[in-house]
Amino acid sequence: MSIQRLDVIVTSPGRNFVTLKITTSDGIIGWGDGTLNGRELAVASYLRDHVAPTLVGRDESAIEQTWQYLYRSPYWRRGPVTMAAVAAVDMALWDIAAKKAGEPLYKLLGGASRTGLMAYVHASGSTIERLNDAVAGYVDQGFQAVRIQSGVPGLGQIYGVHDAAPGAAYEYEPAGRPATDGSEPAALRPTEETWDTAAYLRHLPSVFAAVREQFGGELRLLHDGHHRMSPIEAAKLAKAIEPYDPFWLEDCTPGEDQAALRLVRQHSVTPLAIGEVFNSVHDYQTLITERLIDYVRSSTTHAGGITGLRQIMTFAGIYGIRSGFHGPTDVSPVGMAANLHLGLAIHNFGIQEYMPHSATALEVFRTSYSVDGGMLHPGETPGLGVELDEQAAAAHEYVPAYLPVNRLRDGSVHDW
Ligand code: EZ4
Ligand code: CO
Repeated sequence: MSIQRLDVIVTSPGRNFVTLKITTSDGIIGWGDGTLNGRELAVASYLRDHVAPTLVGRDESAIEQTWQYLYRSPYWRRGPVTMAAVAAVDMALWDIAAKKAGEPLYKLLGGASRTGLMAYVHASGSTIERLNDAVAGYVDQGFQAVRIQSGVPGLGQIYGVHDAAPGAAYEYEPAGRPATDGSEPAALRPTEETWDTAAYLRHLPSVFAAVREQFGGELRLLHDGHHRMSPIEAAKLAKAIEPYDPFWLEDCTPGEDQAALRLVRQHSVTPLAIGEVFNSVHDYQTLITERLIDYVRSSTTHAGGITGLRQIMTFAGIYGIRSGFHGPTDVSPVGMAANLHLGLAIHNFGIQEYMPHSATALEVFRTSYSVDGGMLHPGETPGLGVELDEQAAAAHEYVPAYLPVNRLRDGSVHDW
């Protein structure tokens, strides 16, 4: 049997997703996620123009060899566009292999190492009071881990903060339609936000203090710094929140500077998580061998699929480092399912990020994973357990959408 067709489907049910459909000569269909937020069409072209023609006629069961072929043969290795494309192929081939076996994918990855995956959800509020209301809603639903993000006095819209209407689900979607300014030729620019690290550092310890005071010591509290601090600023924050026993501090420094975390480690025992913008095991080499992190933040979608992320987790496991896979809404339900199957199978699972997709997205992607009492499970459907409804997908055309740009008060460009 062999790969007969590869189709790239770009659909926008509320947000953009890039999905690869691989069809085998015996009619089995596999799905893969190649969504790269704000750069979707680059991955779609990479798959359509450069990958698909080289895979037709190949043995669909040769998953490892295909991964190595796509990684090594173009000469230009790694990078987010390439590795999202590799991920899409890899997931689709694993989906096919598991469908052929008639088993949920995790059984082909070594079987379940646990009964379910502890999830963490996103609570946010423009004020501490609103944040605490959001946390209370999740605690009532049985979640045991919550990421807390709060507005900073004096700053407007910032990463991760969105006030949900009372009783409504939290739906934070940072990518937005670019704005036109009426100029000719028409400019199309991402929205802009303003940032002040000193104001943030002054405020955040009081956020942790208030949430701890209200919810006690047991609830796991996480926070995402979104790559905005210098090493010494990050060290200051990690030390300041230490008394509130954070589960982790995520992306405290820019991801590409692996050595930056040495300084943070020297000053604090706050657990550190990083890696959502990484795309290969090499991005983790210093971080893992020097034990500078506690959790791996990659997702299957951005780190070369199940094969790529499994490499990272095997390496991390030798150093006792656990998973905390990225699970935002810009990882499609296909990528989310891949995260869940891998997380259920590996020994060194830690926690799984869970941001529910919108009802519109879930009409296009039919899922069989579940969340119950704060625990996720990929389900027992053969394969990944997610099917894309092509007719539903066709109703949602691609819409340009970009993540915001961040500037300091003096107008200089900062990390968003
Ligand atoms: O901003 O996935 O921890 N989660 C995050 C995400 C990222 C988006 C970027 O596309 O930091 O919300
Ligand atoms: Co993050």
